[in-house]
Amino acid sequence: MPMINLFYFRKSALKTLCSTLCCWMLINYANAQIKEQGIIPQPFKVEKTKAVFNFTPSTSISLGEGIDINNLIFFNQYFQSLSGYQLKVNKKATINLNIDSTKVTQPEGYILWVTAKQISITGHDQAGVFYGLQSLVQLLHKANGKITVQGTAIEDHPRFAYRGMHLDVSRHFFKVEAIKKWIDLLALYKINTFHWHLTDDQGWRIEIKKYPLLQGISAYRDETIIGHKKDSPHRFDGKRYGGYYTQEEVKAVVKYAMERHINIIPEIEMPGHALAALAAYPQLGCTGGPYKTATYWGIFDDVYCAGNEETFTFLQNVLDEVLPLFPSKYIHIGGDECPKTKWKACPKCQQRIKDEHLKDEHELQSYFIGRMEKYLNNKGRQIIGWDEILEGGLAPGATVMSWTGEEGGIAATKQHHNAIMTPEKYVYLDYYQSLYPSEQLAGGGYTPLSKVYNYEPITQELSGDEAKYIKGVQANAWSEYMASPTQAERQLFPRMLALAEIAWTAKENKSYPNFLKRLRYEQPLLKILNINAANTFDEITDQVTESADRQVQLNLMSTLPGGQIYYTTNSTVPGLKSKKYNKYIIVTASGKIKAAVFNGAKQYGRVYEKSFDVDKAIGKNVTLTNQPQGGYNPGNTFGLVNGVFGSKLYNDGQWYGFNGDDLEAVVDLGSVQKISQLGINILKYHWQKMWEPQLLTFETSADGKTYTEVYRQTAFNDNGINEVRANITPVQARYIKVKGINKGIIPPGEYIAGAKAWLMVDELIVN
Ligand code: TNX
Repeated sequence: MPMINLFYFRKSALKTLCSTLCCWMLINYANAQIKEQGIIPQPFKVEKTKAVFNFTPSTSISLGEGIDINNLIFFNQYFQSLSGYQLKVNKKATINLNIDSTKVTQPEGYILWVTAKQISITGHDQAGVFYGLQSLVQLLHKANGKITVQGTAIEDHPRFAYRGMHLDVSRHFFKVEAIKKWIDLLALYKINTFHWHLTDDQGWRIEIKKYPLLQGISAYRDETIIGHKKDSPHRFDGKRYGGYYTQEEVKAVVKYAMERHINIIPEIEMPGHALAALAAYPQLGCTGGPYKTATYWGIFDDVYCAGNEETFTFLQNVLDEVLPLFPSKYIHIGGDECPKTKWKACPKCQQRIKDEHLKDEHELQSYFIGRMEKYLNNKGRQIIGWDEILEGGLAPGATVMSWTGEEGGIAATKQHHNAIMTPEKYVYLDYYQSLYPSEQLAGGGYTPLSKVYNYEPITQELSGDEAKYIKGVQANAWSEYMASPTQAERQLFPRMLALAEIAWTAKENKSYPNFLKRLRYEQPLLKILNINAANTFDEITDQVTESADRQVQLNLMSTLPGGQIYYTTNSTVPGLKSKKYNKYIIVTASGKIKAAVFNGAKQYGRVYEKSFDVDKAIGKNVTLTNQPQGGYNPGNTFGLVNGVFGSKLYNDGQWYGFNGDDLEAVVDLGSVQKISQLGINILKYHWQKMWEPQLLTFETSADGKTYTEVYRQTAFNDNGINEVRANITPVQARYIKVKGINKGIIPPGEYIAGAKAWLMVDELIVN
């Protein structure tokens, strides 16, 4: 690859460069505060010089052959907000934009060169020039009313061709203005794909002229659930909610995005998540309805009927109107979370299974997707679907969007299909970013900034050849708990910037501490752009581990520069006179630990707190007959006896979850002791498939062979945490056995009936 001189440096120099990069660019926005500045996502190669380029109102810009004027318009928007004036086009200018694909060989790549006299941006293509300008925006420095850029040489190109952000506008509707602001931000951080989730159970958001009831009925719901879906009974606000984009608006948004080198992939969900459409056209469902646009979140049994020809006619007609609006080669057709309950009982679906010689309802789903794929292929488009489209066989040219984990994506590449990685565990931005109780309501889960940042899309399971089918990475913004753009921004920023860096930055150039530095420098720009970004990422986080001598060890961490943590163990508010945290805290008594991080005398962020309950079982040996599953502690038992109770958000890593299986745990106290109380916490959230056990028993034993039942319970009345505390006639015992019989299959009439119930427990208590 041809390189400009400045880039002939050794690897070690590159390293030093990366770590010093952020210490040199100075920025001073309107608030007259001097701030350093770096680029997010981190470019491929960067070098600084001592030169300084000064902007004046007569500074002009020249557009090389074929350079789109939009590049300039976009840059000038930012530039004017900083300087009060715009750059004019002039053939003999000091800022030169050019396209040269021989000089810059990588698609979307660019070289940005700033000397005292000149700024030059050479792009491989139009997008490359555009991205060079985005980097320049982040380098602009304002001091004493003057705009400058420090001398620099950047050579840059993306790691992945697909750099996606998704936004769900069904659960909550975002107006065109909000979408445009969103697109500007994607562009600034070099994200090139906007996955627009336009239809779902709670609202249909795109105008389809042939089906006016999609606008009249499907775009609206009677009311919206208040609070979290797991709360029971559900409460509603009683207010009609909805809206949709007209085709004219969609066209304008697509054009706006294209000018910013963003491709919009529309998603029209099928065969599941279809309730809003069924509300208007009930004949497309298996039972014929009546149906109502959903007023709460989740998965619904009523889906498009796969045996009814009219379903396909409807969807094809819908796509016939969608395709002309979106030039995207890829069209997303959903495919996720489609319960098969109604298909099993539907004569038309069963007939289709027979006629098409399908094995079961999973193959029927595959038939559905395959048929729609064929339709779209004939129109020159390719399909993308969520990883469930692998069930019952993948449609021939489909790209898999791997969300339930990375397995779907890996499976697709093994079949030589393209895949996009978007695993919920790492890149779902509707999940909590912090475990502090005052955090804004979110979907569940826990994807802090560091976890998003450290996600690596090319996992070890992918051999060199298969890795090339991973086209890129995407983060998702499901909007159940993002009712307004302000709330959405609090969820998406700064984690979206971490996504941008996963997608763009070369793996070897990634460094979380360095990213955080640049992110801190980015704060003034985020403010100028009027983004409600969370800036809590330097707050204290923790880890509860087992010390070498099996005690409970609390480890506190903060990434605050110069941060020192102080803590108390008596529930008082920590200050500079409290105990200084050093390495770790060994917890030996019940109580609440509070901690705060300070830089000098200045406290940063919220006060951390954690309660411990120290009893006879702490740190003792636990044996489990069945292993917990999923994200709920498979392969370890210490969390059951670490003195920390799982919270109502069940995202803190404390809960042990058994999917359809029973709980059977034995605690070995190490010696025979007098026992008078046994306890356990059980999580009951039927709206999350978490069910209380049919039966819970405690047994005790002195020798580990003969057990005597000392307690049993069959009713667990509270939605949420049920604290079982059994005061028993004192016995002498060494072993405690606790058994919980799983509810098994979720009964008819309940949420996700027919699925396996989760039995969720935490902390075995012995006193
Ligand atoms: C799963 S991700 C869904 C969405 C929800 C989301 C909430 C996917 C393909 N389906 O319908 O909004 O979980 O996190």
